[in-house]
Amino acid sequence: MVFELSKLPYEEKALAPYISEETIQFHYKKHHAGYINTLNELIKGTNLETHSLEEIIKVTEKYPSQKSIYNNASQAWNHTFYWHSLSPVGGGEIPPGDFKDAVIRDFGSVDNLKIELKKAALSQFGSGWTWLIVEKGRLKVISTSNAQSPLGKERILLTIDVWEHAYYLDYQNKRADYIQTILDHLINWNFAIENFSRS
Ligand code: MN3
Repeated sequence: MVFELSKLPYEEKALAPYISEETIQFHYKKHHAGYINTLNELIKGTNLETHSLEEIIKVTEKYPSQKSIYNNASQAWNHTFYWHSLSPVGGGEIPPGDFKDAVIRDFGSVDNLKIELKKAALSQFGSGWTWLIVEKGRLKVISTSNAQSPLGKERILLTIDVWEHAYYLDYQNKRADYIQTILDHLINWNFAIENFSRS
């Protein structure tokens, strides 16, 4: 299988002014595309060619000798999930329903969930990802380092890319401003709701 760069769910300029067209161009067409191209090179002629992206991530995770394949496959997956975790009409209130009820049950309030996401994203040392997941039936915020995958968790609802390449052109070293802007204006609660209610 030759993997292809997944389509962005909006135009490259759609997240501006919060995330600029320039950031998306580098992030999507250089970083994300780069992971896909490298992955395709690395699996060429191997038995992994017949696997899905998720299978490759799961199969290579345990083997240090396959670390490069794992890193590129996982980054390919994580970025597609990230693009969908953002929306030009994101931020704002969580629509009423089962997901919002679960947020209030497990965090006390929507504001507390945002505080937890921000705290996790800021305390991630170096590159990585912050995730909203379901574990043992409860919503939970976690972070993963570098390319590390959340696959295998009960359910994955949202992610924020906290690699510097995600924000440096727009926010320089101010990761907190990038995170706050996502939470205020871009976070795609409807994507979380879809993932939460998927059976
Ligand atoms: Mn990235």
